[in-house]
Amino acid sequence: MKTAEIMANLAAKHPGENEYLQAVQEVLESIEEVYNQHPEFEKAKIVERMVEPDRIFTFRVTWVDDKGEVQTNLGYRIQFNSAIGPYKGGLRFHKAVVPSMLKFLGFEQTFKNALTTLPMGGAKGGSDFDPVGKSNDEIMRFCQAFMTELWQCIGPDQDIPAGDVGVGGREIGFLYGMYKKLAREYNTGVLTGKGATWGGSILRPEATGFGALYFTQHLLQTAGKDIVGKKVALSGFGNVAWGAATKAKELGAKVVAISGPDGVCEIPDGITDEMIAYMLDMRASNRNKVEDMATKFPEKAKFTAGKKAWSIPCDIALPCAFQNELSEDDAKELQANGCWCCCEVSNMGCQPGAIHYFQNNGILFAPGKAVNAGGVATSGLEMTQNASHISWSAKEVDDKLHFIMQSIHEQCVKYGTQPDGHIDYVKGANIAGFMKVATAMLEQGII
Ligand code: 2IT
Repeated sequence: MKTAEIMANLAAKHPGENEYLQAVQEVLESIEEVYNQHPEFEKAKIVERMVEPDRIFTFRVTWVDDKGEVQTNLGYRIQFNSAIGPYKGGLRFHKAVVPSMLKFLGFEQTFKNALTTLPMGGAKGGSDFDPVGKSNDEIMRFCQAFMTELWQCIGPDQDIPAGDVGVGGREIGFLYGMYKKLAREYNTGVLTGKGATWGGSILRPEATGFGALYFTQHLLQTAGKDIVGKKVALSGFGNVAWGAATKAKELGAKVVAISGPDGVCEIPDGITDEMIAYMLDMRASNRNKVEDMATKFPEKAKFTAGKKAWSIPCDIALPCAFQNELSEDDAKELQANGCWCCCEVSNMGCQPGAIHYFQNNGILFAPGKAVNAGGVATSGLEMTQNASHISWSAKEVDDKLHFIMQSIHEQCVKYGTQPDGHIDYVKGANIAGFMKVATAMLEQGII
């Protein structure tokens, strides 16, 4: 494989799309060796085809805010790869959304979905709509306007969106309501992350965070370590961070820091159930300020403006917020403060320099596409329930999620164990996902 040539070609076709190019570069570096052992992949130009999205929809979304002013945003759906199943992936509403971000996320999603053991292709979508400071009515009107375009691109057997940053249960509700009205089709399987009474999987809201902690447990166990009593620092207070904090506490770890765009809250005695529940209010308020935690619990949490969670001493770092949120300098600070494990929960949460630093300095590291795959895996379980018109109990879903996370960990070990015995989880996840998608593409001919 000519990685440099493929990357140069991609950069020429997608100028300035740095996040997308970063995600592709990481995967190509990991798979090069394996790829070169399969001339049939080279002949069918698997990599050249795999790095480009199948198709991209771009649309204008116009809506009216509470002041009666007309607002226009851009909406997107990127259907990246359908080799192993219908397009599947979340919708992100965030002011920084641009095609590069959604291409990187769609590309990552393809490999992640392949790891889940379920038949799902990769997609991503969203809008540059900024939910910060918006009222409930504004969120509803925006979701409805967004769906007036999106509905034609999706369907329960074609493309099944879900939530991501800025899109949770409330937004999925508004989106689903509008989809039904426009499509006159009442198949619940068109979106996942729905409410539990109208086709949603019990445990989907928790699944990304729970799955991340199950994966972390397997990783620690394999390294001969235990999570009980360990200090955990995490970023974010959305759905994913909430699920991670809940399960970390349940497993006996101590969550000593959570952070947001405004700074960090240090919680020396560990997060309490009350504080975890308050994370949900913080997300629903659309204020996007972690300082609110310290205002609400002044005895327990101390807020420092402008600092990240990575400045607080911990054993385990869990980035749960946004891509590239953990830099090489952060990695160094973490290690200097005693951190010895980082499980990336956000998509591409660590910058390449941070990953290399972790790997070269004996810090256990696992990438987002393995660690956070429990979210989309539980979406896959939701699709199964919807297709068979049944509902599983929380225990059934949790058992299946646990099994899937264990299987993802096993795939990482299988493909990532190096000649000296150490496990490279980045290589493991990338090669395992790649082999599945590449083999399916090969078997389906040149399309
Ligand atoms: O990044 C992700 O895996 C998600 N946002 C979840 C996607 C899904 O379809 O559940």
